[in-house]
Amino acid sequence: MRQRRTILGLLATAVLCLPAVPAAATQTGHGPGPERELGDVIPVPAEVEPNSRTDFTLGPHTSIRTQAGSAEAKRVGRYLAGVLRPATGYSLPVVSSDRRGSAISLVLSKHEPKVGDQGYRLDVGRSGVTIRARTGAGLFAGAQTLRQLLPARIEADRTVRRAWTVPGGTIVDKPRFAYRGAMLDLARHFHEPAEIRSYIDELAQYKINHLHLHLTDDQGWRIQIDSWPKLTTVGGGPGTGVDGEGPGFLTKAEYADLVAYAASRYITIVPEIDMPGHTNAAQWTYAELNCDGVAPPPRTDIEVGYSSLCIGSETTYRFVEDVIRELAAMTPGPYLHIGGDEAHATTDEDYRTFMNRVLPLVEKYGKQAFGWNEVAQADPPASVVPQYWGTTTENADLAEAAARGNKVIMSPANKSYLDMKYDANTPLGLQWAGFIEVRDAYEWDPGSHVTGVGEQSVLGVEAPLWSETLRSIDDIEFMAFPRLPAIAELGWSPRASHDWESFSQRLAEQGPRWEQRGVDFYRSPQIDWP
Ligand code: TNX
Repeated sequence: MRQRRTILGLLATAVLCLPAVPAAATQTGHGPGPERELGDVIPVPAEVEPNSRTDFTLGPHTSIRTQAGSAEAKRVGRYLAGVLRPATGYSLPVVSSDRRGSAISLVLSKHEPKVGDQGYRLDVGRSGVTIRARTGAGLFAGAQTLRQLLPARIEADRTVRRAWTVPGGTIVDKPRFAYRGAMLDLARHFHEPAEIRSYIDELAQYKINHLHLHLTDDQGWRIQIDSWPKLTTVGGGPGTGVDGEGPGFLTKAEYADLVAYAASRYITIVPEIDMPGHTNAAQWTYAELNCDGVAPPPRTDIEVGYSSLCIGSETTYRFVEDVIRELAAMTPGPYLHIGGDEAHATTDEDYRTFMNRVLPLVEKYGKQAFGWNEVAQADPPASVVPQYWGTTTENADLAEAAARGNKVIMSPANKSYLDMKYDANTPLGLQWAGFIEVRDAYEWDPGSHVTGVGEQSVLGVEAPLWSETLRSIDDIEFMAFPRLPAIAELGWSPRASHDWESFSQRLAEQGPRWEQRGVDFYRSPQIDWP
């Protein structure tokens, strides 16, 4: 994309012997040209056809037009107005009409070709922008593209005149993988609903469509379960979390609000209850969940692999079924994650016994089970989705599961773990999977990363963020940005578009946007920030 600007700039300089000027400052008969080029978006769109003769400039009379009778299009229209009004200062009324004149039009059509059920077509002509899609999710994705095509807002300097110009042409776009996820760990440190909402808003801009919440672990239990009420009052109470500094939990009402907020951004919540290991919070809260009937002490350190539910006890399965039933009832999304990682205190035989009893419970309550990749050792039915978190490119159990027909989620720890340090100087994070600079996060292929697990077996990608060392939303943002957009692009954009030079230039342009929104980020030396 950038190439075009450079070549044109060189030509102009050579032919007209004029000094090259930045695109934004170029005066034409129609005022300042667009600051952005049509493909300058993360994730990079599948097909881009620029047309420099049809740039469109938003003005005080621009409206957002949605089809009469389409509640879904209106919903996206209101969202778009909500983000564009404060930036542009224009009123951008959301109207359902086909009046003529300057407009951003949102059109739902079941027959829109080439966009699938998550994609969109965006046309920029002289009198307006039209986004077409088959679904609300597609319109919403198109709206995110439009946001990034507009210039970054410069609030601090009112003397800089913004021309809210969108570059002309057509984008036809749809995702490579259906599932693009991020994960937050609420167990090691609880993050407040307001912080989670703010992260959701950021995720949505990069077309992430799932948020996995790691709700329970050795250090704390973070979701209300009515049939076992002490899980939250004790297991999530004062003194819980790493160093005892991360107490808190979501009530069912708060969880429902988060589910609805995420849904308004076309993001599905995937809740996780980790078992049969990572269960110390439940086991210190309820002594009957231990084989010897004795509650262990609470743990606030970051060791892993020491806890296990009692595999031979019926109380365990009553507990697990109660939790799955209540969690499934409050989760409209199709997936429920049962963890299953690092069960080092459970024998292999017990692990299989446990999974063979628990996986059908997930199905009994109408959900599809996700599990960390260890779940593949239990030869699960093809409906179960193992989530790969290993650091190597070989995993026989995963490859066998893929051969049996299981779809997998790719989140290799040495590429996509947002809690790994960027380098030795990063003040936050861990380093057991190595340092991950932004280029490391970008340079891998989810469709061929693990031998024997090909493109067709990959449901999608996920960027987990574990919170052993994190406290605040600033901490979350500092670890997520700029690596999260790298994972988002791997999940959305066609493999053929993969190109570090292009990505790093587009990423640089996100910097001023994060600054203006007050989003903390790591100024990676690999990026030429403006
Ligand atoms: C490994 S990844 C874990 C988590 C830790 C994480 C820290 C996985 C499935 N288990 O319990 O929080 O490393 O990076």
